[in-house]
Amino acid sequence: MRNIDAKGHVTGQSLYVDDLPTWEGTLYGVVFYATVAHATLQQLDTSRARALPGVIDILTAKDIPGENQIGGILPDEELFASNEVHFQGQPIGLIVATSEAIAKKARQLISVDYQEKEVITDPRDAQTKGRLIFPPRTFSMGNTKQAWAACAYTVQGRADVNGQEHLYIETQGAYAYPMENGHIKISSSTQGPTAVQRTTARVLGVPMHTIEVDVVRLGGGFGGKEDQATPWAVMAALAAQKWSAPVKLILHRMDDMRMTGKRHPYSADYKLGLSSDLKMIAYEVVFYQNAGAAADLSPAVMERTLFHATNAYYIPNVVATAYSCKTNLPPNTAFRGFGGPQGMFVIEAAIAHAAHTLQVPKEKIQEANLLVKGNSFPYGQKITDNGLKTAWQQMQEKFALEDVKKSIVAYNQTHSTTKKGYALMPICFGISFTKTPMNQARALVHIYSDGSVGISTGAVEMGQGVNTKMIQVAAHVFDLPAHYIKLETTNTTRVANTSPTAASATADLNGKALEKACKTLLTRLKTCAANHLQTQPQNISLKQGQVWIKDKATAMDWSQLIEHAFLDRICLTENGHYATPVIHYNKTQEKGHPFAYHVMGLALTEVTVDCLRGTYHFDAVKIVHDFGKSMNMHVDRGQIEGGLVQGMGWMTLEELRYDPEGKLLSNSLSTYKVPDVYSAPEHIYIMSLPTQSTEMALLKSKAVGEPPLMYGIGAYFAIEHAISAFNPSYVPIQNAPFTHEKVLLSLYETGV
Ligand code: MTE
Ligand code: LUZ
Ligand code: MOS
Repeated sequence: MRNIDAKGHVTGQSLYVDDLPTWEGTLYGVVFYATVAHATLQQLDTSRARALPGVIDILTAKDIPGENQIGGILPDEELFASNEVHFQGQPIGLIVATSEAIAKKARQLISVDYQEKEVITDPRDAQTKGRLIFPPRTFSMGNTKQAWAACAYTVQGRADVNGQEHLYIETQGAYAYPMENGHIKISSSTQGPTAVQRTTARVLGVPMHTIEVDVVRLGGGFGGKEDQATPWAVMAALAAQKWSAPVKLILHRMDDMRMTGKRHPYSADYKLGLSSDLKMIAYEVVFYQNAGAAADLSPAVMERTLFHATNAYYIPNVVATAYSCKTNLPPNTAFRGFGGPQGMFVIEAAIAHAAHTLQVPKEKIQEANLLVKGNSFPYGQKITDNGLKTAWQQMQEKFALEDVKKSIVAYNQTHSTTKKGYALMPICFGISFTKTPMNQARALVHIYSDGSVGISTGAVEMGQGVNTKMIQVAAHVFDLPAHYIKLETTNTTRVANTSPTAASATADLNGKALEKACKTLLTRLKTCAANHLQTQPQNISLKQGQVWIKDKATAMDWSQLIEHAFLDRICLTENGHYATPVIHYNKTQEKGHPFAYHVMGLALTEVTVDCLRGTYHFDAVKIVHDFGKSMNMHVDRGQIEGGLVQGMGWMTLEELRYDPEGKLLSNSLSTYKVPDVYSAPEHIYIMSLPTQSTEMALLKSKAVGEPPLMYGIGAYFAIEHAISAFNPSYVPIQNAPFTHEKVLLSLYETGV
């Protein structure tokens, strides 16, 4: 089935928050934020701004009727700073005016006196000073202390990996309109409609049922709107409540970049021990997560770093510890992979270090240690198949890995100013929210009396194609053409208490709830048909809009059946509820079975480095991916290509920079480079890994949203491989991203 949004997107008809028709009397909000990273607020003078014609109000902490608190996991973040600011870009107030232009002008007329305090931007620095968001956690297995003695080789070092700007095309925004009796409806560009509803209710001091959140779709979220879409919606609602007027708040790109958190930068210390036959025996790692100034989702992100600290490898003795370090940067947040990519980068860096020291190809160590069926992760769950081994074989057979390697060697022998390199990147990503209670969803199905079907779920469409998949589920169960099915907007009034659209689990969770609702309706309809056709329900089936008895079509079609059902007063509405079975986790022991299943795969990245300029060009990325049994190959391939290129951007061009005072320097698209079509790989080949799949996946179609991002990590090590071919004294620098500047320096670095 074609993506249902394809036409709307290319014709420009798809609706985003700022496209919604504007209500008469709409007011506009612009956020006034801190320009220093750590200070007490001495005096806030808004009088000049208030005097500007068209300015209605300037809301600050004092105007909050409920709690001035937006923290999701920990209550440590104010909506508007009351006494102290903790990062540059922290909201202090909201200017409400009759136009956005006036509100922006007013913003320049506000003055604040800050009494500045020490600014910390480095996570190690924060850890040393005891500035942690919450206590550290450790995952362990086996006994590393004993294992070191058995190791033939050990390497020890440090790896750093930078953050990443989400750069969703639609910036953060919301539009709040007052309804009757103090109720407020909010259109929000959020991955978490329920989070917006809950937090708005808390800040406004009203029950959740007075707040209705509606989401049409997002122009991208990538995790950046899992938690951080909330404050803007709350601010708009706050102004709407106070002024009984519709209020729109859409962030300008540069304000969005400055105020919102990003992927967490991490620094890590590792020690890796190997046997003489290159088996990884022991791994100790300490992660310093740069959380920024408040918890946001950092505790959960940090947890996933620990879950994925050994990536796709079996290491019998592991100690992995992580610190969530409080710095004066905007609170960092969810980003595709959710801490997993950072954990995986560090183990890959450690393997690269070992390979360099032992002078063996990196992939020899990788291949020798792939997880096989029955192997345990440090958190106790076991891997249930040999997908990684199969992926490696497929890479040899289908993508002629050995020939690629030979041709790269040959190329490098005959070229002196350009060098080619390659890297393999296996992935193994756990599917489920690591917080077990979040793995639940609901769906509401109405069959209208004319036979058309309306479905609502808690899933938010953000470009990943989940709406298309939801329609496929209903069309599949009823065996109807897709045009019978309409997908409603995501709305907290139709589907309540939703988990955010995140963790790649949206199609699984909401799709399974939907499947259940549709199946219940189908059973009801079969009974109805059996009554009218004087047979038993088990003889009835629905095929392509027609009612069948055993293997013969009857004269009754879908719309006649629905008409009968309606006249028989059969309920044509159903709610489905799904909670992932099997999963559990014990945080005290740090053991359990947190994931419904794992998604595996392997990527081969090929790069050419220009050794005069330090620039590079990706010739190809060849991927063997575990789709399970894909329910929509077009959508899933789109996710792989997009995820891959986004991951490559993180590893190569995208350089997030703050100055020592916590000011974002890479605050625009001219200073922050994301991959464009020219820097994407020339070829992306994707092959499907033949696996049994799992009943835990929707129609056996495995989750695909996040895992492919981590194939992008191969880009870093492919570049490193090419540099080594040019500069024999190159020592791995283990500091991502590998920008052109760093590549140039590495090409001519003489080593130590
Ligand atoms: N694809 C597009 N086009 N836009 C997005 O914002 N977000 C990613 C991924 N793919 C995203 C995307 C992230 S971070 C997640 S968690 C998943 O989609 C969420 O959707 P799913 O659970 O339906 O896979
Ligand atoms: N969000 C979350 C996530 O709250 N928990 C998770 O485990 C998760 N994993 C990936 C992406 N978002
Ligand atoms: Mo994705 S980081 O789970 O929104």
